[in-house]
Amino acid sequence: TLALDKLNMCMDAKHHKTEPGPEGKLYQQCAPWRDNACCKANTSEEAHADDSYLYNFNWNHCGIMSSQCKKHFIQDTCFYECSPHLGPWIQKVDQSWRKERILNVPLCKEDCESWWNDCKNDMTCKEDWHYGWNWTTGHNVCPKGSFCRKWTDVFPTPKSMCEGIWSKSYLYTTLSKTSGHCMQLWFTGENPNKKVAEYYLNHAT
Ligand code: FOL
Repeated sequence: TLALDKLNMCMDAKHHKTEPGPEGKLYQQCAPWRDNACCKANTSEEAHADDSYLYNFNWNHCGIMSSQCKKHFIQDTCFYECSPHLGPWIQKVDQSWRKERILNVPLCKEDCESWWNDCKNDMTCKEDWHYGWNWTTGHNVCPKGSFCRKWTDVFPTPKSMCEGIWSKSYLYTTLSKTSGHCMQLWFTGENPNKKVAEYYLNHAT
């Protein structure tokens, strides 16, 4: 259809469907999106794999990422690939691998803080995971001149991680899940983010 429904749409990116819709079955952590999703079943399954074909992205670029940390990256992947309610934050971009991105999606404090807390003991070599890797092996390797450092040295605060890691996909907020004014990576049952998108659509950001 031509009408653009900002409350129910998919961004024009690498793996997204053109329109959101029910998927029947989505894999594990992506299952909450099954009633209305921008991801296909195989994308939801790949979201759970190391070095998946989605982006050939290696979570283990500074040693094996802990499972408690990795589960948040899986959830972020589900949210990014499956969410049909990101319309207010979708922007055109000129990138080889996508035509649209998300910018400044207001993330609930609990989701950002639990993510950072669970990754605290992991290591990484970069603050922005979108740019500047060495891809000569086919997956991302820490570039020359960068070093594996403690997570908290690279990301001193939850805000620095949530906003920095995917070049401002997220905006850190002090809003809690119960506010109805921030987006949730983790939910069960009905998708709470539709009402949040509705709120922001009516209150220019
Ligand atoms: N999660 C969220 N929340 N937002 C995102 O934008 C997002 N993006 C990815 C995964 N989860 C996300 C995709 N991740 C490259 C690196 C990471 C990536 C996709 C692609 C990559 O190829 N980087 C190259 C530059 C490519 C280019 O922009 O032309 C590099 O220099 O490392």
